[in-house]
Amino acid sequence: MSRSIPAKYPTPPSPLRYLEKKELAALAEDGAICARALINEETLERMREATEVVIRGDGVLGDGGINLADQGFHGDIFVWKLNDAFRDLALFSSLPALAHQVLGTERVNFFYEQFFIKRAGSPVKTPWHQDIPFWPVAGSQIVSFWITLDPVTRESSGLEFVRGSHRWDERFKAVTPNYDPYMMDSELPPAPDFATQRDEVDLLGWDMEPGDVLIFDPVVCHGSAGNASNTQDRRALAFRYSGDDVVFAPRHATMPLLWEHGLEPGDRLGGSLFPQVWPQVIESEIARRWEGPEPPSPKAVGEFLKHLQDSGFGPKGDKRSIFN
Ligand SMILES: O=C(O)CCC(=O)C(=O)O
Repeated sequence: MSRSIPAKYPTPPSPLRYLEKKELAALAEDGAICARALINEETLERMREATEVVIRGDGVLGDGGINLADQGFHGDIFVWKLNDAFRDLALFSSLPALAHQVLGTERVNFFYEQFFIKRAGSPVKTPWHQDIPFWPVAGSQIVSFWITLDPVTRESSGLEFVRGSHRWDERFKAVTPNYDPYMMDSELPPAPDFATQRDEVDLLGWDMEPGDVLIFDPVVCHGSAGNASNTQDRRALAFRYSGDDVVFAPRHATMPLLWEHGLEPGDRLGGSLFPQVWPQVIESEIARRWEGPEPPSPKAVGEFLKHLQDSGFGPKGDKRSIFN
């Protein structure tokens, strides 16, 4: 089945290849796989350029946010709202077809993307975590594609997964690389440091080439060490898609949504913040973004800042968060 996209938008290329049955079976069994050679060099090069532009100051969260620039770590979220290369990879690439293959649901929506750049020598770790506690959503049909723009080894901060942990009932605190107090302000326990338990848990990790993609479940525990390579940056982009069972479920201590979305709790994800990408895009959801960049909405930002303050986070409260 192919997607139908109105002629004014880019025609999505077919995937370089579809996932094999054995890869889908391993994803279901283990919670994460490394799929080789899914993204072409032209796309990777466009994304390298775009990512460096965003880091230089054209991003959503700016210099503060989740960055630890003095330690060689850069991150940002929802960059697709501002940058066309990120938009095109999210909406008009082969990723929606691959997401449909993984999720198998009638409709697929683009959830959001996020990048994790660790320059050569960056000591910044990604603490062990599950993704689902970070998000103001409920449901199980979410898949992440972690695309590396550079060669990756365990030394240069390859991501590792606890095999099978996507079947655990336990949920852990959302911990960002800079340990943001707002995201950690939940009752959930912190995840153990699985890197120190290699004899007890089965850790999955892969050396990767640009174009290889990690595909993983929203509950699987994962984390990465700092980048111990002296020469090799580790630039990774995570693009995430949702299926039919994923609904808006706002909670304290979850990722801020800085655009108005019109969703009520319990609504299936959709609309201009989480546009449908399969079986087709919906003109009314993407028309505004196609016209040009959509900066965060002052109203949505204001509501989030108020929530932070009401919960005791700065500037007047006792606690500080990177988000205010
Ligand atoms: O790249 C990393 O170190 C973290 C990636 C991650 O946690 C994710 O994409 O969910």
